[in-house]
Amino acid sequence: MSRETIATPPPEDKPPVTGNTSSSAAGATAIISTIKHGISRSGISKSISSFSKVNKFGGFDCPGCAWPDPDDHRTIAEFCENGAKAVADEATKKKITAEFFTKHSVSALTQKSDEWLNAQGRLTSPMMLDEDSENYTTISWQNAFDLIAVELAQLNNPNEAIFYTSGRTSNEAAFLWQLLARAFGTNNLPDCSNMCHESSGFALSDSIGIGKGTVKLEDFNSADLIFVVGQNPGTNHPRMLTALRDAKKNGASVISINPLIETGMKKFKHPQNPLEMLGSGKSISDRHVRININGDLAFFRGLNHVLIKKGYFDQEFISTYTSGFENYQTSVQTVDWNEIESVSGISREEIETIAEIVGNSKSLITCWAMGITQHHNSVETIQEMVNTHLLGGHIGRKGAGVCPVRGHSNVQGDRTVGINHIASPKLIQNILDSTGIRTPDNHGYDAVNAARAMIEGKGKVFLAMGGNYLSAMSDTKLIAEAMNNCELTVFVSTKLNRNHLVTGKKSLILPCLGRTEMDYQSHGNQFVTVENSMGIVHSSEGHMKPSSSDLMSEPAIVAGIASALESRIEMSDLGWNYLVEDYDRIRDLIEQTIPGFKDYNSRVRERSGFYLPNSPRDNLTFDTDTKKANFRFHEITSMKPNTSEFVMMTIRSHDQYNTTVYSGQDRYRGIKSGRRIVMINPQDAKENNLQAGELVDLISVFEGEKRQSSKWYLVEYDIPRGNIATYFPEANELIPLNSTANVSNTPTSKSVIVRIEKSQD
Ligand SMILES: Nc1nc2c(c(=O)[nH]1)N[C@H]1C(S)=C(S)[C@@H](COP(=O)(O)OP(=O)(O)OC[C@H]3O[C@@H](n4cnc5c(=O)[nH]c(N)nc54)[C@H](O)[C@@H]3O)O[C@H]1N2
Ligand SMILES: Nc1nc2c(c(=O)[nH]1)N[C@H]1C(S)=C(S)[C@@H](COP(=O)(O)OP(=O)(O)OC[C@H]3O[C@@H](n4cnc5c(=O)[nH]c(N)nc54)[C@H](O)[C@@H]3O)O[C@H]1N2
Ligand SMILES: [Mo]
Repeated sequence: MSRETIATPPPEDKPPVTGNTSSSAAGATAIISTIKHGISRSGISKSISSFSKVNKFGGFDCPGCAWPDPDDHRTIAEFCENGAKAVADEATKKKITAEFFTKHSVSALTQKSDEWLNAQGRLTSPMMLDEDSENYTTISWQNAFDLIAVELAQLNNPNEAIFYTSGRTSNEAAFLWQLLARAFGTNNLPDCSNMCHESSGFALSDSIGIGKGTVKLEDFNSADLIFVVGQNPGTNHPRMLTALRDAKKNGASVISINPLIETGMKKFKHPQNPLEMLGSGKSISDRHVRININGDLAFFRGLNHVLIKKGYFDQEFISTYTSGFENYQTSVQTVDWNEIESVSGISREEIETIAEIVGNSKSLITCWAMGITQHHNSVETIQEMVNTHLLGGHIGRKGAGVCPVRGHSNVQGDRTVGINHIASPKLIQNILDSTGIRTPDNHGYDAVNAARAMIEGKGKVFLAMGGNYLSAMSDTKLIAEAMNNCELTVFVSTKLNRNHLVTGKKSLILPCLGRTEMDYQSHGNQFVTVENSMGIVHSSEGHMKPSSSDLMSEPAIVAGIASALESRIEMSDLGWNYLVEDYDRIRDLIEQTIPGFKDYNSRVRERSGFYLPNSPRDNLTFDTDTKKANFRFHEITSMKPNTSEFVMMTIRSHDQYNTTVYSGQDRYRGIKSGRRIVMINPQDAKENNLQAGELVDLISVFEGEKRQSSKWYLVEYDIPRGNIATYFPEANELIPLNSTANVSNTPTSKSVIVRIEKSQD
């Protein structure tokens, strides 16, 4: 291919501007920031009308995150600053037209920053990039569907096709998408979950028989202790701060476990309550455990050791509901405190104090996110946290349970309705019974294995239902190679991103409706459904006029591809277009296929939707190999950097949504501009003869292979010695493709060993 595209965001030519970290999250500044963002992107009237519908009964689900809304009430503005940014970003008035692509070649576009690409506005008509062409040109929807069908039909085998999904996709679209892949004959359904909470899914399924959390929002009101581990709710789940604030009002203590003191956990002002805004903010976290990156397994091991030693365990719960306690007890009877202290960075004394607090707790909730799931030993760590819950009987009890806090607003729903590269025998049977489609029984590719297949030439057509696989995955340059090896890449998207530019020989951009927009099909306006982090399924209906008359809905796009394919290969006839005329029909089919959706269409029309069944939470039953909740033991493992190497975590700034960059600001952390920064402990900088503001290169060495990323600015920050932090996706090129978590195969985005060298020029 002649195109010279650049897969990684370009370097920045100005040093960062930094100030003090913020002492409180949300409050008036957040409201101002929300309004500024909403108005500049989508115009005053549009922004007010879209904000007034977000997360309201009958409105649309906020595309910001998967945190649930209160079951019985909605406050005046059940949204947060960052949810509002996500809404405004989609509801923007700016548009990308065909002329845009005539003016800018793909190679030239890759020279632009991610912020610039996103700021160009909504995609408005289907576009095609032909082999050896430098510019996307318009294509009709039908020709686009035919092109996809022709490319798919000529593959040697269905497993040469890959169907990626990002977690904003509705249940209806996701369900049809996985049916399409399976009807075509493959389980190649990698999704963003593979890079996100996959470790939680594997760990929890094995420990408690369900890959989801076991608490409801109301449990926060009766918890007496809440751990927030490896999570930055002030930025990524701001509405969770409200739940934490209410929990504290009811007497709960909150302990945050994080290498950084994240602002939301320090002080929080509730943006929905003007009186509190005026005050100095409530302190959310009662205790901060300043853990080393990847020190959590050691920390929880030490904690559980003390709990057992001091007799802080619920023998009755353990004998009735769990399996494996005796072995576990024997294994943790003696621990190496030197190891625990050096790996976690937390003293034995502090762990013993926290064990006292946990031991006296009647109802513990443990919340976690990416700081826990993106390490080599993530599954092991999560199972150790579950052990803490099993010791005290903190599962299936009011005010207690485990709470993996999901990211993308429907990532959990996508999994529930069948987006999974591993099709369980039950799912295979159910799909056969309800649709006649024979699902293959081999494992498909997850996100990492999909990349390997494309690199080896075994994956030839890559289709993405949303997302930005190129920038979200580890090892950006290798992913670019994977993309370039494809015959065809297809992106169903709302906004322009780097993946649209780093493509297969041919490529298609298929622009779709977003959450905020009306979705009109032949039987009238449609709504979709989503599942939040606590297993509640509810409806989402956009009320705004679509950005362009040429947009199609995600379900209609799947039906279009399927119909074009049906005329070329033998495939079960599902009546795809019939299903899409009225989404109730898709939901009826989901009800027939997926357990827990009885009376889907009527229950989802109830005000707050409905809870999916959750047996550990509802009746303390566990669908595991032993039919009990399992204690699992794993040896402590840790990152072992050499002297002068650092353990790097790649995290989100306040002004981004995953790979979508809104601005260079990370307000709460005091970064006023600049994303190519390395947060380093001042002492480490000094000892390595490095200075704040200095330009450095980062080098990761893994299995003998060196990866280098140039021109980063050093910023001194309150972070444990030996640890550094950079932003995702800029630093992804340093994360080796083969560096993944045991069992879940998730890229180790929070555990990368790197060296820092002064930049040459
Ligand atoms: N505004 C906004 N909202 C979002 C997103 C967004 O990009 N922007 N993304 C959405 C998605 S998909 C997701 S998955 C979530 C992500 O939500 P988070 O998981 O909160 O996101 P990260 O920025 O990756 O933050 C990880 C946190 O873990 C800490 N950490 C890193 N390593 C460790 C460790 O080894 N141990 C411990 N204890 N802590 C560690 C970091 O300091 C950081 O505070 O947010 C969702 N919501
Ligand atoms: N280093 C590092 N890498 C990471 C992470 C990390 O913490 N560190 N986090 C990982 C995590 S948790 C996740 S979830 C992944 C995210 O991976 P992805 O989900 O693949 O990435 P996003 O950036 O969320 O995708 C953004 C794109 O989605 C499209 N989009 C937005 N809304 C819609 C919609 O309604 N429909 C459709 N069809 N398209 C839409 C837009 O075109 C936008 O450009 O990244 C992972 N990568
Ligand atoms: Mo995520």
